[in-house]
Amino acid sequence: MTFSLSQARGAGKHPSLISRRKFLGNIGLLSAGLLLLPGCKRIETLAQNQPQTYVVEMKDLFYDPLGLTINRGDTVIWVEPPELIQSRHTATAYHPDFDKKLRIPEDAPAWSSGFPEEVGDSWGHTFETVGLHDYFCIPHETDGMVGRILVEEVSGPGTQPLNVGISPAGQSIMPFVEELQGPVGEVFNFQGRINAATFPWREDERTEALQRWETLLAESDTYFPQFFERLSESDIQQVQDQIAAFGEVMTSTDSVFVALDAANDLKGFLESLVYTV
Ligand SMILES: [Cu+2]
Repeated sequence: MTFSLSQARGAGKHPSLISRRKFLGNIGLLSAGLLLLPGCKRIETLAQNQPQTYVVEMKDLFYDPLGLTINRGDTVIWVEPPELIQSRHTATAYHPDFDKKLRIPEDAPAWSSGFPEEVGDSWGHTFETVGLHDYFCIPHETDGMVGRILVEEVSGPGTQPLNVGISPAGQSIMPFVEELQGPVGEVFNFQGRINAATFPWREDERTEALQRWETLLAESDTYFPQFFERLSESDIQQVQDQIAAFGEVMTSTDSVFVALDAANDLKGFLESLVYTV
């Protein structure tokens, strides 16, 4: 199934793509470059059955990216940005074990990061059960700090309407299934992969970060053409310029903060294309 931009922006079945954007803007998060990136080619074709790792950053009251489409066996790592002063976020499945209605597959384990002990701590989970996995931050669910992992198939209790067990703010934030599939879905993956590329830098492993970025760039030859189909030549040029600019910052700066800012700029730019194409 593919999901075109016109559907995403249409006022019909899923009007809240835009309202969610407004909501996020209203709470001052938009400049952080969250939400959608443009569609790229399906990651599975790249993955060649190799398990992938994606990184979701737990920022101030939102996950970046909000949603990910992954394959069974892939791992998602949640990490708090180093600039957070206090560790206070969790990634926790909607599950009765955590006093929520079930919104992950019935046969999946109840998963939760628990609270990190220190800023910068990370926690990973390998997803072995196909279906939708909806999750939230324990102290911030009512503020709309929710996210969604789609493992291969749209199935399970997560397919219930969003108002089943999710707070009103969370309902306005949660990505729709349609956003997680097809080209736009790859937006989320690309976001997670940019995060994964910069992740080692937090541990002062700049060389590893640069290697991951180069790998991502090499793969982009495979997954960009499909996305580029939908873009004008000037947009394509801008995408390439932005990627080159990010690459330059990655290779020239010694500061992880500068690198993360540049990553946010890139993600924010790609997000803006989704809404302006
Ligand atoms: Cu939180």
